[in-house]
Amino acid sequence: DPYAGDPPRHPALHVNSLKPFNAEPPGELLGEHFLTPPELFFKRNHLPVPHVDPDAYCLKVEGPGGRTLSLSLQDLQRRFPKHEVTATLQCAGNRRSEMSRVRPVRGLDWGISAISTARWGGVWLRDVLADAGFAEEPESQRHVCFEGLDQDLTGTAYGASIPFYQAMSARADVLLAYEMNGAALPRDHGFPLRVVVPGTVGARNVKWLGRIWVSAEESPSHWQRNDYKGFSPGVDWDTVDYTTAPAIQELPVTSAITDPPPGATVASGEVTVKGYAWSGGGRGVVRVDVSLDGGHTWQVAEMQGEQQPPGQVWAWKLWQLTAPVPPGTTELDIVCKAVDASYNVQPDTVGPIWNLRGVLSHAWHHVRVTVAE
Ligand code: MTE
Ligand code: MO
Repeated sequence: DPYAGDPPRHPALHVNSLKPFNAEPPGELLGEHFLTPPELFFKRNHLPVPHVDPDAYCLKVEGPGGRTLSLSLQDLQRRFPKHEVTATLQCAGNRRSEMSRVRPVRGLDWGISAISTARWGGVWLRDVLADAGFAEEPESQRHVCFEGLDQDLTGTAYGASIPFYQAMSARADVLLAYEMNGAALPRDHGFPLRVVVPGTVGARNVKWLGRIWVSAEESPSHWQRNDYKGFSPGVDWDTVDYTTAPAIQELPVTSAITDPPPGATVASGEVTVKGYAWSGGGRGVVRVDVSLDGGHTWQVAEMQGEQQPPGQVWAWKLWQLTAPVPPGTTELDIVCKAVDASYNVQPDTVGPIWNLRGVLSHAWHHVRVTVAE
């Protein structure tokens, strides 16, 4: 069993797949913490978790002209300044279960919790690339490719890439992280080193990082070329052509209600609704609207979060609204929707954004509850 060496996990996680391990926390627990405790942080693994000996670990960085830099964990920690970034990570498949209720899709049946936030500590990718001999080129069409140390039975590793200009940009804050919330990365989250690409889909945040190279082509990985792409609702598995769509990178604005859970009974008089809201590309969420009546009337929620510079708002906002329940109401259809710094909004229903892979499911989130008499 290639999964026999996987680490132990928290019992509160809702498991979507055991081998490979994919799991998310219950919404009520997710919404409790601005920084998600690592044991509750969602886990998205395509392959067995590799065992990496930190003393033997060596990151290979292929420089220009065939020169390869080999960096131990100590080299990374001693030769480059340490930086910390609070960033939210979201899987492209978060909230897929809402999409599969419209029409079946292929993929793990994620609820609303394939998203989490951590304070990541490590070194700037751009510092390491500069050390390997690369210089910033704003017009570059090249890509920085990453490969993990996790492999399938044929020896194929997980891989992904991001644009070179993003990797080198002083504003993009791309980290090679060895810490999560002030401690060493847990094995499930990429020990000893992972890429953190703030504002960019989870899939590019390669864990157990083994190798970096720069190429005129995107990563040849299946997960870059033939997965994690969006398509029209009219495209099905007989007609899909993966070469026609760009790889998902920055994610669209989203939000969800973490409390109360669907089907709960809430007290009459007053209800408190809690949730998260986030947008990709450093576009912070500027407002969250909440409705108790299915979207007819709206109130603005209170948001809490970390102050981050405009264009570099990498972390989510947690939000909350306490509102009176109109007398005589027996059921509430609670809805939330967020607005980001570019005034992007969420689509009101998921049907028109349905796609065969069930990615980018970011419509208004509904939770229906009963009001106690
Ligand atoms: N990196 C490697 N090496 N192997 C993987 O399976 N999964 C990716 C990404 N990096 C993956 C990986 C996907 S799809 C997501 S959503 C995030 O890791 C999940 O990160 P997490 O498990 O730390 O939440
Ligand atoms: Mo993902």
